[in-house]
Amino acid sequence: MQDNSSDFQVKLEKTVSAAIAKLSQADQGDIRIAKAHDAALDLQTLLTRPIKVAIGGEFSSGKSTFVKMLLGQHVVDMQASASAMPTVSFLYGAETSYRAITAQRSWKVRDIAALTEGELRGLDCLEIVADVPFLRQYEIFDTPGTADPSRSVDQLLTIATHADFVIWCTNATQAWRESERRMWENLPFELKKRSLLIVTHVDLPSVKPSMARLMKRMKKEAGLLFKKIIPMELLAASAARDKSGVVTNEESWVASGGSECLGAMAAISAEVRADVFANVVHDLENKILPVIAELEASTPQFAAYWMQELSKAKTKLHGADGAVTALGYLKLVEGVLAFIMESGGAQSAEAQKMAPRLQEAHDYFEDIRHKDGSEQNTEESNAIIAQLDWEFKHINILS
Ligand SMILES: Nc1nc2c(ncn2[C@@H]2O[C@H](COP(=O)(O)OP(=O)(O)OP(=O)(O)O)[C@@H](O)[C@H]2O)c(=O)[nH]1
Ligand SMILES: [Mg+2]
Repeated sequence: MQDNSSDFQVKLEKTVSAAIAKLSQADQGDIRIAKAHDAALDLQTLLTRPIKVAIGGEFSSGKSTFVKMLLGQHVVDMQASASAMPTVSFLYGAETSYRAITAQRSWKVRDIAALTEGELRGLDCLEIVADVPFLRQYEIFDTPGTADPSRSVDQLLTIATHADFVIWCTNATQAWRESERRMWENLPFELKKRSLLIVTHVDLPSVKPSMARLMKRMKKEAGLLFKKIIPMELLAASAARDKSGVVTNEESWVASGGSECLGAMAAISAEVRADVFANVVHDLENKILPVIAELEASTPQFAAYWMQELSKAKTKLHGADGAVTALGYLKLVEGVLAFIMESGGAQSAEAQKMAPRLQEAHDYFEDIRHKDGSEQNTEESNAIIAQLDWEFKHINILS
């Protein structure tokens, strides 16, 4: 299942990249092409984005400990009191970096330990980029817990609108309180049915003897409000894996609920991805592929060949400034002329118009190829190619 889904993902990514390549070579002045191009870029982002998970729960329910367990390491060490902390988002990047975010602006932070409590209180989010393997697949939002239900509703609702699912932490010593129930009522149904309820602190001696009864009550009261309820010993689960998330103590990893929790997260992610795939397929079929099909049907083969070869010449031969040498252009023009002759395309009205234009360009490049690559020659060469490119792209209107 996992393999099929990642195969399908690779296939979709390839289709989308090929669509972007084709559309970016076509005339962006055509609104339909420009729209299809934008849509394809959006799909590329959608396909490669990580799954977003919001961690919610009341004050001291174990949210930050849970996040640490997921990441396999303690990424952030803040002295600030818990009540001052904004939502902390964790995302993947090769270099560690921090960003402070408010509704109005965002800025890079060098030293998060230097942020004052007043500054932290003013933030909507503190973004932490870290090279943690887990974050390649998941983006995590650790929300600040509070016993004040009105405040947590606002914060979690905002975060939840951006999340694929929520993991709600409830402390086994007073699990699933009335205030938690009221808060959970505010979230959209679609989101809730994908979300997990984690019962933390189940290792505490005061909790252990009554676990069976507790889980029975939880199932009855919250079973229909979550995808799954998982009891967890968070400290044991954290200790059962190493820094890169590799399980070092299998028995404890299973007994602590860590294994069940990550399995459940993977299953939910697969569901989210399946929805993403369905959206991508829908947009490809309705917004993108028809435009490409039209483009291909209306573009003579030799014009498509020109666009493809020009793009190759530009990526292969040029320096950073995008300039191709006169010899590079000469080869390009020669190749396209040969293509027209070989494919018998010279019979068509479009080819009859373009062949002499290519020949003129060919003579010019032949003439200057032995001269020094003066600035004037380079400029003139680029202008000739740009003019030819425009004519190829508008060949249907011109002929
Ligand atoms: N024994 C035990 N302690 C836990 C467990 N989970 C969390 N803790 C402890 O509970 C305390 C609170 O945990 P946090 O992770 O800070 O809770 P939080 O929900 O992030 O708290 P706020 O952000 O302040 O709302 C910490 O001292 C943790 O070490 C658990 O499963 N078992
Ligand atoms: Mg916390």
